Amino acid sequence: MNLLSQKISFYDFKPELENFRDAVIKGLSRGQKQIPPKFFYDETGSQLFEAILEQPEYYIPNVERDLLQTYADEIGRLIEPGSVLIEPGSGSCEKVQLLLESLHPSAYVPMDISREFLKQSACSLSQKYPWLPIYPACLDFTQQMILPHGIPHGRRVVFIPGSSLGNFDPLEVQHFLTGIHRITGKGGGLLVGLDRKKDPSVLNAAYNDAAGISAEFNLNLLTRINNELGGNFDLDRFEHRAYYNDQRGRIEMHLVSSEDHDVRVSDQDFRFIKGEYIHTENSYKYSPDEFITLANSSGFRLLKIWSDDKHLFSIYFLEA
Ligand code: AVJ
Repeated sequence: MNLLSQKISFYDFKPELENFRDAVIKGLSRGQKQIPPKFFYDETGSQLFEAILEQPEYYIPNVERDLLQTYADEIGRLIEPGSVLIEPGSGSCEKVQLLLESLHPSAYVPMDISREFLKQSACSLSQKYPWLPIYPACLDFTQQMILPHGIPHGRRVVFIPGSSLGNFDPLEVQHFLTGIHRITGKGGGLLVGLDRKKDPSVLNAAYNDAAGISAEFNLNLLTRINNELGGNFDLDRFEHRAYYNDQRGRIEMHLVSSEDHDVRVSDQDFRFIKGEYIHTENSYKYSPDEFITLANSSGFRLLKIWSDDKHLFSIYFLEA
């Protein structure tokens, strides 16, 4: 019996992963071909994403880490010890560690769709913080936001770092935050790290790193389709494109066909003409005013905002 594991109560809400095949066939059949970004993250995709986080052009992780480290005590005073800290899409549970000593929550609820990854992250976290009760919840937080039974009664605070909200379009963010508001209840907290609008050359560089990892990450979606759905995408006929769409306030990632040709996926043919593309991701960028307005319309009010000197990124603390 591993005594450490006594602090971990694992809840499996058995998320139904939307069928990859159906999503790809549906997405490639549309006038504007598109595949949702959640399908990037197979084993290789998750590794490539970890590598993106290390690229010098991709400033987000460093700026956010500096902010969390610098303001951890202040954040801790606002959140108050004994809170229940909930993190949708917790992944490796890296970032929360910058806050645990100063926050001293009564429980931590990491939520992730990736079951084994969630279990492993929770185990290693528990070894580092043996005093912390952990309630990992395996679920797809874009589909269901449920809390495990038996969590303590403290103030509920939801933590969404890494600009993850950027993948939603603004209406979806509003809807999602309204759901979060229901979870925290009045008086609950919301701690969000979100990328900001800035000089497009900085944004374009971040999604077109010189080492080509972002390109590999994007193209790996085609490899995944080839491997899992019997596709015959020729990776030499597609190019990674990422650029800031100023009008929409978002980075768009595309896979652009370099010539007219057909691709077969699961016994279905899809015609690509030269220059046609699959839209694979949006990453919205918010000015603080824009995000605060959005959060207000979901019932949250801003208590404090922290930003770096270059105004690259902001962390918001809001109250329900
Ligand atoms: C995980 C959605 C925050 O949009 O910056 C990074 C994903 N895609 N490089 C982002 C991503 C290409 C990332 N998010």
